[in-house]
Amino acid sequence: MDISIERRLEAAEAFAVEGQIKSCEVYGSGHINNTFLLVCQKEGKEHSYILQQMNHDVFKDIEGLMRNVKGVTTFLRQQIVENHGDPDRETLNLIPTKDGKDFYIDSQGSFWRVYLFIDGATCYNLVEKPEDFYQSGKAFGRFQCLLADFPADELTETIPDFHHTPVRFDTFQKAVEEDIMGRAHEVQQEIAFVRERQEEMGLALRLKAEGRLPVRVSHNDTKLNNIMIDDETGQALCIIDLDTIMPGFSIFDYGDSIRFGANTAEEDQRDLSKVSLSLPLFEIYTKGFLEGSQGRLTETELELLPYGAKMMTLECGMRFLTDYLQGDVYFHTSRAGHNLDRCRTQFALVADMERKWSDMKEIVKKYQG
Ligand code: ADP
Ligand code: GN1
Ligand code: MG
Repeated sequence: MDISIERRLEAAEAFAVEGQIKSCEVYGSGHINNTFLLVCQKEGKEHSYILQQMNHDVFKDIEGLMRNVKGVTTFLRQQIVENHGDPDRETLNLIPTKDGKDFYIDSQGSFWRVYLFIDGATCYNLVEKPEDFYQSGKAFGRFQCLLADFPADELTETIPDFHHTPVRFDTFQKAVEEDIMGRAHEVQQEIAFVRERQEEMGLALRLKAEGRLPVRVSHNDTKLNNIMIDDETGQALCIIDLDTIMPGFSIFDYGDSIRFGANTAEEDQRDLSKVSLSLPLFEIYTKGFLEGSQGRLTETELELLPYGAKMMTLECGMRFLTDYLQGDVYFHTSRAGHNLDRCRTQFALVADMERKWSDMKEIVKKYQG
């Protein structure tokens, strides 16, 4: 990420933060936005914030996106207060600009926002303690229950067809055909891996069309590093990265968490012998997610949980591969071949899920109640 300190400061100074700006450094490991830790000081006391330059290439309608974030965080804040929780730590809190807006457009037309920094909590890229993963399952399950009463028709679809896997497949096919970087010949095996599984990609949408799979307000990007775990209590504290809250499927929220957190390796691990689906982690997340969902999932949803995990992993691998073919223009990368490495870990994980399919089904059955 290459955003000069002058541009960061121009943005930071537009917001109603407490005190004088002390520093503004690159922060976190998100693949989409440009994130900075903004530290300010007032009367000897430090105040920290997250400053983000939002990705306007990915999110075409920033105004709609920010309306979603404002609406959802206001709604969650109210519920947290009613439950006697801490609304400054258990949900994201937008800091307004000095003229009372939720985002700032800088002199070069970039969009910025500021959140309160959530202290004393961590986002993990790999499960260190299984208990954390259980907690995150419970929190994501509960999150969907909390949002059940959020008026879905007020939400902007921030990325159309975000988890429409067949549309993602068409985009992938087009990228292979166009092959603008001349990379397709290197990845014939990966291309074949996707094509062999095309048939399975439309199942969720078919069931939705038949009225058998409910559409719910969902998070849509439920990886482990989009949830903060409290350092002291070990409980899931706050679900972050609310840019993709849209109507979607519960099985995909469940599935994306499994894709990232039940993998024995990090998402971009090069040594594929380290990549596998951990059944103990799969089990503990399933237990948490079903507890958090409080019996609200239908039988079809329960039955499709393993499918959700496989589809999110396949779709994500296909998206990394598409981006590799298109010249690494969507996901942030920090080395040559980064998207291809990520694609390969996803496909290795899909293959392992296929090997462990009957175990995955058994585990879901065990917690179905
Ligand atoms: P991206 O869309 O690029 O993934 P995120 O909104 O997930 O951006 O933010 C990137 C990272 O910044 C997160 O993984 C987390 O580590 C950190 N982060 C984001 N918001 C906060 C916050 N309010 N408090 C503390 N850390 C945060
Ligand atoms: C992106 O924004 P971030 O890093 O939390 C992506 C997800 C992918 C994920 C893969 C808006 O998530 O869909 O699953 O990378 N977000 C968007 O790690 O495309
Ligand atoms: Mg994120």
